[in-house]
Amino acid sequence: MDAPAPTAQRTRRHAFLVGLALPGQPGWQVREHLDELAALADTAGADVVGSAVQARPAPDPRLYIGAGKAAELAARLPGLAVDVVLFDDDLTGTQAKNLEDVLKVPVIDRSGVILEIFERRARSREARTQVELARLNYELPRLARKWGHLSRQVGGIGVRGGEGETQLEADRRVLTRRIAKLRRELEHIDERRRRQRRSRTALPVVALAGYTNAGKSTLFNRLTRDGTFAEDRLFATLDARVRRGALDAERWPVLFADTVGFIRKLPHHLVASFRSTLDEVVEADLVVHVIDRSHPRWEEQQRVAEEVMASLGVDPERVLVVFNKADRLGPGEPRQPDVLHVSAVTGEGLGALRATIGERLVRQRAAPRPPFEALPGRPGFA
Ligand SMILES: Nc1nc2c(ncn2[C@@H]2O[C@H](COP(=O)(O)OP(=O)(O)OP(=O)(O)O)[C@@H](O)[C@H]2O)c(=O)[nH]1
Ligand SMILES: [Mg+2]
Repeated sequence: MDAPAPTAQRTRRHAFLVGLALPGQPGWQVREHLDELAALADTAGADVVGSAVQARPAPDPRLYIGAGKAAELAARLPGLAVDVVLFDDDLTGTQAKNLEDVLKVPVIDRSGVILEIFERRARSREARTQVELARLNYELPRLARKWGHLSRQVGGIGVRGGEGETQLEADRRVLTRRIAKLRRELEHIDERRRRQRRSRTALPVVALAGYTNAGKSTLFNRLTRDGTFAEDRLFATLDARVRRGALDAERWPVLFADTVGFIRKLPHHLVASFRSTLDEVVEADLVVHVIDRSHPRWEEQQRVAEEVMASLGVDPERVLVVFNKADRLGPGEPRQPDVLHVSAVTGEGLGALRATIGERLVRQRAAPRPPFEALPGRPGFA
């Protein structure tokens, strides 16, 4: 086999994945989480060249993995031309610093990878502000590590530890000030969004929410005939998008909102920063929880999405669960009779979905059905 190309000749980084198997955690689950980390790495622009799992009673406070395992990895990484090592759980600043010392390559934890993806994806000013805020909140407790590197580099020319402290304090002040500024900016954006929501026509809002890659944007396109960006990548959508659609041939108009996807171990800074985007879900009259029923771990994804929605304060009574990607289910696979099965790709089940949304809205009295004549005959509403 050819030797791997050196970093300078590659456009994508080589990533090596590391996960822990804690007591009571089945092997398949650790694998599955690493598979998801691999998908995240791919989306963040890295090719996975290898992975390792270590069984431990608990993460090591100094190195996350054991010292022996770390030494073994350090010996293995150069042969794979690894540029970065990704850890499936969040690392403390100390763990990350110690790991970088041993492994001699940058180390990024799961939150860091998700942040990188969000940074690549953020387009609107709102999304960019939200991501930057999340990044700074993420970096703040890790500043000591950065300065640690710097002080080691310049240590040989007589910089004393005391000056390092001063620099650290100064960096912290700069970050804290910037965080405060971004928070104020987001408050303004928030206020504008709230005004927009208030000034919208009194149409009911149906938000599509769920695990990343479940098919929310594809379904949104189907329901609104819009060309929203849908892609087989994690976190294709970062901005909540709101567009008119109709519930039946008689043109019962509603607003559909497409939202950012959820993922397990979603960094809480990100959730907090995306609060104004996620408010679209919280304030919707109805939340359609889109589940990729063809995914081998759909039940876990459903649970994660439910947990995130609960933490946002979404009322479970206002949630309609929908199994998407029904076209991928084998003919022999049993279907749950009480759950709507749809396919955003083939269009299967969409009529039933529209009808059910309408029934739920009426039942919740969010949308007393307007007389047909009163509705504007807008084109493209069928
Ligand atoms: N086979 C099949 N594929 C689907 C279906 N719905 C969506 N997909 C595919 O699933 C992938 C993800 O779809 P998106 O609509 O981008 O998913 P999303 O939930 O918006 O994802 P994020 O914005 O990343 O959270 C795309 O490749 C879609 O073509 C479906 O019903 N059947
Ligand atoms: Mg999307």
